[in-house]
Amino acid sequence: MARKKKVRVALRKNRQNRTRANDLTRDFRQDEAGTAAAPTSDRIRPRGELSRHRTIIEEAGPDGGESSGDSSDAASTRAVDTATCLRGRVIRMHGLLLIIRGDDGQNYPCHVRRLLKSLEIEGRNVVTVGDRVWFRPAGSGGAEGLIERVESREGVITRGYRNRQQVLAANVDQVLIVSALAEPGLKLGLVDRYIVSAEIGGVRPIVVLNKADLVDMAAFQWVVGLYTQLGYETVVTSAADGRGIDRLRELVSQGVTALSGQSGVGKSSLLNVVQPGLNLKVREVSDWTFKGKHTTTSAELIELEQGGFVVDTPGLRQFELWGVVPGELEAYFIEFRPFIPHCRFPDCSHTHEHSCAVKDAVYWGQIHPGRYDSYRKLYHKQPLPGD
Ligand SMILES: Nc1nc2c(ncn2[C@@H]2O[C@H](COP(=O)(O)OP(=O)(O)OP(=O)(O)O)[C@@H](O)[C@H]2O)c(=O)[nH]1
Ligand SMILES: [Mg+2]
Ligand SMILES: [Zn+2]
Repeated sequence: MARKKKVRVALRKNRQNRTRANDLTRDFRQDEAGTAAAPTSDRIRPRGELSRHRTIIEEAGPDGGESSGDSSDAASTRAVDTATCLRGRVIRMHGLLLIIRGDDGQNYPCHVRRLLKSLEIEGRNVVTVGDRVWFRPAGSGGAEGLIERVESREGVITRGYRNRQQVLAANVDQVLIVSALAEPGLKLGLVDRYIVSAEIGGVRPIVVLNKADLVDMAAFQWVVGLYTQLGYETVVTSAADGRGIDRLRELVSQGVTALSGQSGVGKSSLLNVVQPGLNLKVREVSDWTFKGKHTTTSAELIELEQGGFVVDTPGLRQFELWGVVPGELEAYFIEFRPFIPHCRFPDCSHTHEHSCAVKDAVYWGQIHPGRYDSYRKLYHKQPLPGD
């Protein structure tokens, strides 16, 4: 449990009209794509109006529960006035404007505090979809609230993007790694990479093999066997004929579930069948060769009727593993683990060494050659099919 300490903080006289030169929000509403050009010098609230003080509760100490190891710590240890702030979860982002689902079930459009925003500009994802936040709701007449604090994260979905780590979704319990058995065809290297990414992010991977209506499943039964044996639940689905949908519905009815996978594999289609009426945008024609923009363009947390949240993330064309050095990769191939201590060299990379127990296990059929192949390609940072 977090230790609490009492601190005296300045109370802002913050019920006055804001003094911004322009209305950022209105601009963003009209031009969500234009956020990159947003003025960054504009101060959300004027300084110099601190007067009264009051006592608030702040989490303190190294055992304050900040275990995520990501850079949101600075934001998550911020003090919050619990008398005037509410708790909630980021469900959607429109540039700098975030939609928060308060614990009271209401939606609140909010901005990020300037201080938090500046951390973001330094290359950190201070606030993202799924984050649990404290926010100060808008006063009467005011349009937007203000996010005051971001809690530390548990499970994260990330991607490397323009040489930075981008956290697509936070506090995710499990991820449906969706592949299509046809159109565009199964790429096991990609499945393995998503599994590694889930293991790194602390999210339970579930393998979903979609578009089963387009193939003869007899040819793919070994794939189901492979991942099931590794301990990863594997579900064969079809958004077209409905198979596997009951199981998916059960899986997503608890906690937060992200969907990842290449563009066009049917993530949005599956969600639309899991909950009819969701009306997520789906590609009009089955044109899986289409290399243009993704149909789903930003992550969004969707609350399901039967409980649970899902995050329909955009298909990741530039998906790369982030923050894993080759030497650590072995830890995320769970079936390698029992063999690793038997390698001759303690720093064995399992790629070229003699007396490598992992390679022996591949030879003797205890490790699937396809999985070993994925390991080697990831180790050498070679492109995998589907890039
Ligand atoms: N035959 C068949 N077609 C499917 C199935 N699931 C999805 N599709 C089709 O595949 C195409 C792509 O589906 P989407 O749901 O848009 O794919 P997505 O994974 O959400 O793609 P992005 O949003 O771009 O990442 C659409 O034309 C769907 O109708 C399925 O189970 N069987
Ligand atoms: Mg989609
Ligand atoms: Zn080895």
